[in-house]
Amino acid sequence: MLGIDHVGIAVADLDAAIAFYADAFGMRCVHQETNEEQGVREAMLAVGDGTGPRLQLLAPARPDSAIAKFLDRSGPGLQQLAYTVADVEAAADALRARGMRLLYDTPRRGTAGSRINFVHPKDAGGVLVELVEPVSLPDESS
Ligand code: CMX
Repeated sequence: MLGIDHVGIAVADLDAAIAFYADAFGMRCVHQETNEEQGVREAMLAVGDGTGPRLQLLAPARPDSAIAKFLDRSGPGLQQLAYTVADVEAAADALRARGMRLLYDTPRRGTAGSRINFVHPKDAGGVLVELVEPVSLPDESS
């Protein structure tokens, strides 16, 4: 684990949530995309000077998505904690060797072309843990 990449929050309405976080907390939206495979519309918000972990707002793009199911069951709120890793396959293998269930056999596409996998929340103390291998690591992107 290299650090916290982002914290993900499930929301019903992405545009309304972006406006709320801007008005209430002064957070700036720095990236938006739709991830068809994950069935989400998402926004990344910079916190403070933008150098630290981001806040990710996740809204359902279709009714059978993981975010739609989460909203139905739990309502809006914290959905995931994501860590930056250098190599998502190596990190997943290490966690599997410690007895955790990874949701995917091979990494899938995450935000901005990152490679991602997840630890099942039941194996991680009730927290959905995402592993994120960015396209370029933060200290290489400047
Ligand atoms: N955090 C904590 N616990 C969670 C959870 C979450 N986000 N989602 C489900 N759970 C809990 C449920 O409350 C339930 O607990 P109980 O059995 O005690 O009631 C249990 O996990 C259900 O587990 P399940 O039946 O195996 O799985 P679900 O159908 O509820 O789906 C999960 C859960 C994590 C497998 C699914 O949400 C998933 O595949 N997530 C990964 C993909 C994802 O989240 N995509 C959206 C974000 C995309 C991105 O970040 O880029």
